[in-house]
Amino acid sequence: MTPSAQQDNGRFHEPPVVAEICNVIRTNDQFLIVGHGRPDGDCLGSCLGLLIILREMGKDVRFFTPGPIQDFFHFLPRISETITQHPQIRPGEIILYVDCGDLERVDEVFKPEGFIINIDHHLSNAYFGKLNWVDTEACAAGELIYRLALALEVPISRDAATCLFTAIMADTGGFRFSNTDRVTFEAAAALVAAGADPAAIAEAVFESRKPQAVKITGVIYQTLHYEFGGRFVWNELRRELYELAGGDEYEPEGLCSDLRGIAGVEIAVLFHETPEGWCRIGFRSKGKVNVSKLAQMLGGGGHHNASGAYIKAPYEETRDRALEVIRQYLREYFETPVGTTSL
Ligand SMILES: [Mn+2]
Repeated sequence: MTPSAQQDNGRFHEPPVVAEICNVIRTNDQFLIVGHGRPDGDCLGSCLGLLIILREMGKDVRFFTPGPIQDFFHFLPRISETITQHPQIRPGEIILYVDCGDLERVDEVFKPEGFIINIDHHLSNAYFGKLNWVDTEACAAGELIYRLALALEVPISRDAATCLFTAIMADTGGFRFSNTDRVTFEAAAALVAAGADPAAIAEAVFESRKPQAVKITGVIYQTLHYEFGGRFVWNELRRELYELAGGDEYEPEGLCSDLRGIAGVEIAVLFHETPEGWCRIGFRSKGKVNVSKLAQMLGGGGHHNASGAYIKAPYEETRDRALEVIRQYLREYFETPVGTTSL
């Protein structure tokens, strides 16, 4: 648990930047919330939760992500108001990036001028804002928005609670990942008290797989590549596989995380061939294997146990280069003498 999240009599001792962010929120009227491309449950839940909280304070708020937004997220309150086209910044509008490690995580084109606030929990955060609240111990951006609401001393409505609970549930893999701690459950309990329905949200997020996505999953599971005695597993989603199932919209959600769940596997990597023929990589690890570092070596970023990279270069040679980087890293990592790590 982060020192900034230490609680005393139900209050968090937040870093000074949180009071500055509260002050900017209280003294301004127009806000644009920005979430990253290919938004996940934490991105959408934290951004929409913040939108609802600010609306309830009487603010004029918009939410932009370039998308695409997976169908199963349409249960989220206010999701229909999401803007997916580049918005014009209004004079005096405050720009709130949430769950974005860097500006490029949104897309390559959107680089707004203005007062930027950066609220995030990625290890690789680039501190690109005028105000930066980066708490890498927070399990989800949704936890930070919950704590922001406490700092603002505003009530959390049922709709906001639904969004923030979804964010936390998604980024902790249903309260299972190593980022899950006491604060996670305290936030979750408070959000349930505010009206979030855990079973309904879990069903919407984890039990809404499309048959086409399951078909892709089946092929991936049957053709896994194991290396380092089963400690490293990888596979790839080539264009043919997407086309077999009907296109990119059926990308299996959480597949890379599920590969990490194989006994003996410490690192799972999933390569995707994009429609342009480029390479997107998902990394998941158990324990001490630092996939944030690996992703950064390949131009991406993320968390200690979950990260990604998007490399705009021809797929096959990029995959091969990435595999060499990963193997070299694992050779060094796995050969570290016992006693210097807790393996
Ligand atoms: Mn997140």
